[in-house]
Amino acid sequence: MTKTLHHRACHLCEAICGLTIETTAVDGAAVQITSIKGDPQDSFSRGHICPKAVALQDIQNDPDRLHQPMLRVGNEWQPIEWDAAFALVAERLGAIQELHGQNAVAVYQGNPSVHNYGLMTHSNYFLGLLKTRNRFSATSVDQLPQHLSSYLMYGHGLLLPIPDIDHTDFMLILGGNPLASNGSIMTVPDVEKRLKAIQARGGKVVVVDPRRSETAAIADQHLFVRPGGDAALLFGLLNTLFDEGLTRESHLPVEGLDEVRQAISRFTPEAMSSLCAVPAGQIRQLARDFAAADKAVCYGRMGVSTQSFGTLCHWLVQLINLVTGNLDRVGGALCTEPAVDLVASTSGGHFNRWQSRVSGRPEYGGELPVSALAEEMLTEGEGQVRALITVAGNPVLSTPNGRQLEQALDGLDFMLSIDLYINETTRYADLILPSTSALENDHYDTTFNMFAVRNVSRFNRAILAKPEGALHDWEIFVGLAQAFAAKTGKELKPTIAPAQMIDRGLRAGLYGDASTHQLSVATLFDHPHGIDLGPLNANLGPRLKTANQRVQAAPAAILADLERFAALQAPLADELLMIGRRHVRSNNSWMHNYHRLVKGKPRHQLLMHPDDLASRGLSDGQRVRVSSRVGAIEVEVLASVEMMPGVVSLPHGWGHARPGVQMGIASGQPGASANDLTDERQLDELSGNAALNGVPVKVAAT
Ligand SMILES: Nc1nc2c(c(=O)[nH]1)N[C@H]1C(S)=C(S)[C@@H](COP(=O)(O)OP(=O)(O)OC[C@H]3O[C@@H](n4cnc5c(=O)[nH]c(N)nc54)[C@H](O)[C@@H]3O)O[C@H]1N2
Ligand SMILES: Nc1nc2c(c(=O)[nH]1)N[C@H]1C(S)=C(S)[C@@H](COP(=O)(O)OP(=O)(O)OC[C@H]3O[C@@H](n4cnc5c(=O)[nH]c(N)nc54)[C@H](O)[C@@H]3O)O[C@H]1N2
Ligand code: SF4
Ligand SMILES: [Mo]
Repeated sequence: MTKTLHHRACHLCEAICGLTIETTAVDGAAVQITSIKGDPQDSFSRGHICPKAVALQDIQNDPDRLHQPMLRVGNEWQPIEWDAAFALVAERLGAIQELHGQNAVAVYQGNPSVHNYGLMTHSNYFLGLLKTRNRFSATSVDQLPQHLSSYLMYGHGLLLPIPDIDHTDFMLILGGNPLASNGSIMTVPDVEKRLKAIQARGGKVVVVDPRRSETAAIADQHLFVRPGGDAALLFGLLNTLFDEGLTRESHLPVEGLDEVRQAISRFTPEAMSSLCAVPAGQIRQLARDFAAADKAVCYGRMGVSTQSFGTLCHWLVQLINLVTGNLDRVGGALCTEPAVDLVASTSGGHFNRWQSRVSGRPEYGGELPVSALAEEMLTEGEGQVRALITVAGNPVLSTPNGRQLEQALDGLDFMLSIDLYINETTRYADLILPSTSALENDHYDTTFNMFAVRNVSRFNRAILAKPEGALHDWEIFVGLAQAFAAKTGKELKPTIAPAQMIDRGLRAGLYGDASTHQLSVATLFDHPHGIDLGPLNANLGPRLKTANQRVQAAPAAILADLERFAALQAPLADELLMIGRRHVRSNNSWMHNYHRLVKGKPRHQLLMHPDDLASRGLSDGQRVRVSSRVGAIEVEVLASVEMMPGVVSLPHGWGHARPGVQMGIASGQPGASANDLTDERQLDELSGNAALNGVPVKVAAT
């Protein structure tokens, strides 16, 4: 029996915690994972771990996980060989594009794509050959407004200023619950300790959330806000900063601030109060507290991104940091300088160069809003989508109006899924191609090093041998590209492995050069606990990618959206607004098949304030019917004083009781899907991002 200790970053969420994984090899038997713990020698995560990491072994050993290509024949699934699978895809997609044009094939890329570097480096090797404008991803049910505001203000969608949590005196959090999510667009392992450290050094944490979340519960102050009302609150804050002379000069070159000041002069706290349900006096006081702190940072995340004015919210977050002198300043918001720098190596992006066929939604960076995916399949006419490729995504559970999407998937001529499971989405595929598991693959975080609260870097080797006949995700894309190029006569350039690409990126980056070879994959292999490259520093000035190298405080597209905001009305008094919720033992839609994470009492109930239950004659624990414009579900309701009256909270990613799903444990505790209620027509119209929060619903007895 041989035991081996491995060190590796967890890839499951954005916190990238260092893990120590013990494997045991017994003569003649397969190597087993015998323990997973936090790695105290990782200077970034300092031993932090959450329950999901321990489930890495369950993913590895899950009997429901697919190990070979599966072809659907009627209602049956049959294994087929890789070469036959690649040839089939090439033939079907080639024929569909020849008959109906390039845009007849759509693509949807899901969240694990950014956690798996081979998908980052190689999915376009194949998908790029398709030359379709119908590209979609989870970005437009998530952080698209953040990319768009950075693109418009700083000239690059990835110049995302990150809260300098370790040095700030005042952290204002809107629409983020890092105690459950472990941080997002703020890679911050061990976030609870880092937030408490702000308080320990005499600083303050303020949380704005329609639910008294886990993070709100440890904050110095929590303000309830009406879902979707954050833009009003943020206007009130910015207005106060101008009005009361609380601004501070920025060292950055800025253009357009006078225009902003004038454009928002009507959005006083007094005028905004009824829209956000925060008293005007509290808005003013919050602005004063923020401005009084030496180092302060305003941070907005998922909850303010996925709402009707998501881009305005993120623009306002940037402006509040800017006008108080906290943008690009230690203790404020800072851009990272990652070892592999995608800002340096990619163009800034583009926006609205083309629009979706049916409802004219704008592209961003070559992708269209996923809320428009189903209508592109269901609406007949030239350019109708007839085939779909999903990559590491489960849009039936994760995008608005999942039932409508199911109907659309059912009518496709061909569907390919690159995925590990037969789940709510992939059950519609004709062919599923499963990759190796994460632990069978090496790992570099191309994405989350870019969003980390310190500059860090690590490269980890695979822990388990690649099973015979298995392919990594990137190899699947190479196989698909070769087959498709051969079939269609398209030119295909040679490629190199992901690790080689990272090596080039490291050597071209800030921390390595060709002569010293300071940082390379080889040096990172020698540092299995990762390398700390130091705290974040001011760097935005020279990195600005706007045409005139100045911060654009008043982008025309954003100012034009102020009129839409001005038409906003306070919601009706008897309306309930639905918001989402995350739990530390769950991860979007795909981690409910592991007993150790779902055991115990269910965590997918609807939360509702006791007064709202009473006024509808409902009681705690009862099954209720929740309905919206697009559909209805049944769930159990729990009375919760954490909720703002008038607001209900339901986590997404549940709803596993659909026929044909082959995930035994998940189907045994299915819950209901929040996205059977969210509305594909409720959008941040500027960016096209889905407004998943603030969905009007009715709740009644079943
Ligand atoms: N109502 C509501 N809806 C939401 C949200 C919300 O808060 N509320 N959140 C939104 C957000 S932020 C996001 S990011 C999206 C997520 O939406 P999606 O990305 O569409 O969904 P996931 O649940 O992450 O599904 C991941 C899929 O990838 C597969 N998978 C996992 N690992 C791998 C791998 O290594 N390789 C391959 N090929 N496949 C893999 C899984 O089996 C699963 O099918 O959901 C969004 N939807
Ligand atoms: N355990 C776990 N961790 C995860 C994930 C997971 O599913 N589970 N998903 C990962 C992904 S893909 C992402 S994008 C990140 C997201 O990470 P976060 O952005 O931290 O997302 P949430 O934890 O959903 O927190 C969003 C908060 O916004 C609040 N909210 C809802 N509507 C509004 C509103 O209108 N205004 C305001 N001010 N607040 C509102 C909700 O009550 C909630 O507390 O988490 C990542 N980490
Ligand atoms: S918080 Fe949990 S899931 Fe996220 S990286 Fe750390 S151990 Fe993994
Ligand atoms: Mo996300």
